Amino acid sequence: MSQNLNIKYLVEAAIFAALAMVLSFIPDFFSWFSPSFGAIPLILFALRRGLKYGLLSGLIWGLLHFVLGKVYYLSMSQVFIEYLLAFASMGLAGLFSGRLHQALTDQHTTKATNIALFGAFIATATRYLWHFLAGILFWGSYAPKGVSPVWYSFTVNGTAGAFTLILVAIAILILIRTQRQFFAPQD
Ligand code: 218
Repeated sequence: MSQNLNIKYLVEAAIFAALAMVLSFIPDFFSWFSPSFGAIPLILFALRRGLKYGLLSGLIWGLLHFVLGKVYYLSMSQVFIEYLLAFASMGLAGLFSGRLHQALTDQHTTKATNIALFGAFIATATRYLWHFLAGILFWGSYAPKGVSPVWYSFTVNGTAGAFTLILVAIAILILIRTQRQFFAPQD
């Protein structure tokens, strides 16, 4: 890859991380049950540019929480899991970018849609698996009386993860019909 293309992809990774961070400022009306709006640009970008740049963009998004004072700190290991591992995991959608590009090039729109949705599912499920784990290990004391930490974390993070996946799926369905070249860039 040429030096210029690498720089272009790095700049895109930073721009999409910044977009994700801006959307993270939408107020969370349903507390920890709220969806992550920033997952939309991040997963779309990972599907566009692949695993390496997707993971980088997710990591930048996570790190921006520190710069902007948006980290909920309980302990070092909790912050490492929830703001580095969890956010970087969003880039896993990039595992499917090659197959997505190919399906779009072959004009297989239904196949392309399924690949993109599956990538979004893997990325969102992995991220919320980290939050689920952190919820059991660190957030158990926030569970209502009589609710076990495991069940509490499952309901909270399962709901947030499902809402997030629905938002991302809607964005994918719209973009693949209206701007398919976004997912199959020429350079
Ligand atoms: C049960 C429970 N409550 C809160 C958290 C913390 N959490 C959940 C989802 C997303 C994020 C990242 C910031 O948006 C955080 C810190 C949890 N894991 N489990």
